Amino acid sequence: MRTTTAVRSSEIFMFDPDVEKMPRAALTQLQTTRLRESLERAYAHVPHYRKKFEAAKVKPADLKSLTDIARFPFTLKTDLRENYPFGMFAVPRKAILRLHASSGTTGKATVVGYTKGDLDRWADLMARSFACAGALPGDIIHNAYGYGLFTGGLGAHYGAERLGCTVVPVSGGMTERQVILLQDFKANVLCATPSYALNIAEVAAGMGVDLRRLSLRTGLFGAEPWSDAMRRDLEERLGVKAVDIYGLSEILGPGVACECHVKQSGLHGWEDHFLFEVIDPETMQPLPMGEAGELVITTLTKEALPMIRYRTRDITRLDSKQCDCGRTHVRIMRVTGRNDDMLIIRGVNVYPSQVEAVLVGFPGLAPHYQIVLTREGALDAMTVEIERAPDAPGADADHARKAAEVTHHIKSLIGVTCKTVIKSPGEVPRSQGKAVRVRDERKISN
Ligand code: DLL
Repeated sequence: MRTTTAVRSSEIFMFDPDVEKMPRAALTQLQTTRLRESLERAYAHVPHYRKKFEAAKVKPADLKSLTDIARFPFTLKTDLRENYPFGMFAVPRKAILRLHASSGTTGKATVVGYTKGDLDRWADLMARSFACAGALPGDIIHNAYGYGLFTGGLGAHYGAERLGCTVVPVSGGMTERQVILLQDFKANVLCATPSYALNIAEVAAGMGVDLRRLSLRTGLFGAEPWSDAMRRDLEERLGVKAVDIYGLSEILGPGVACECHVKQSGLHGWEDHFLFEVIDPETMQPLPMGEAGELVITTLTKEALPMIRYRTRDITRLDSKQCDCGRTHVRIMRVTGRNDDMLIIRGVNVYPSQVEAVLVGFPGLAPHYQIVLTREGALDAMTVEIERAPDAPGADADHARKAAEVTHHIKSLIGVTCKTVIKSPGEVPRSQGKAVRVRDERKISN
């Protein structure tokens, strides 16, 4: 991919308008060529794909247009696990320069690998995402995504360097030190999960540091679902424009899609490198543009680990309307959650991020919450634990009144009946990376 530094109005972008503003017809043509190559790479070099394609009676040459992708089989996380650790790689192990892995809650880790070319394109796409979010060459980027097997830290790191920024590779944890570094190094961009950014803001306030008065301008937040209410809260506490970034290890890591700072409404999915589909998770049929369902991604340029129709489990919808920023790439609207995170409470489907949207900004409450699941007889029950704001009254009667208000709002806005427990400041566990939003006590309470 060619990247140019072009001066536009008062801003310098690492921005290639030839790619990011590519007309739809040209983008479709590019995707079709690259998709066929990706299918060929998978079929020729990964026995798992060859077997799956043969079982589905399709060959890469059957792909004449993008919609033909629907004839090809899906890939699931279990396929990666069954081929653990390196069985899905399409290149010899010696051509792999980097491994990452996600631990997962059950079973073996999923392992992903990158060739030199993959790492290069990843850095390009992360640099593109940073620029899209409003970062500029020369900025100081405080990178609080975890470094290690998680893709967040190193993914953001190399992208920031590629854009020509100064990176502070601080990783997650030791939050007081993070506040001191933000103050002393005068970072312009904060990279963190939204829940950890909130933790940093809270610790800063406790230290008497007003983050809004420092040099921060942009927050690049992702790796977990979050709500627009949380966006407003973080913008207020940190004095930044909070921008959503999306990605997953199996496809790349961070940098698959990113919001632009112009609109902050939906994440531009980089279609020169990925094909995005949304399917109905029940019927597994592709859904028309704009309908909500499960996001399915096919990599177009990955060498080490081509992913064909990877079922992300993430629930979203696509929007093909051109954005005000001029980018033509499709927008992935905010990911509300994963279909395996969906809770079914007395017949009502609910995602933790919907509950968050009700809780954050609620007068007298702090945005620290957890959802606790228990069993009452044959039925699942949901309790929301949320802290009161440090300056809100803490008597039992105040808590009871506030709890009733929250329960009422959740019922009227989401339709689910829950209990609410108001906790004292500091009682809900703080996040160091991806927040644990749900505590499942159903087995214990059974
Ligand atoms: O979380 C990659 C990443 C790092 C993205 C830093 C953004 C920033 P995984 O650990 O493999 O990779 O987890 C991927 O996290 O399938 C979603 O369920 C969730 N996720 C990632 N970004 C978002 C987001 C990294 N912006 C899984 N909104 C994905 C909602 C997100 N969920």
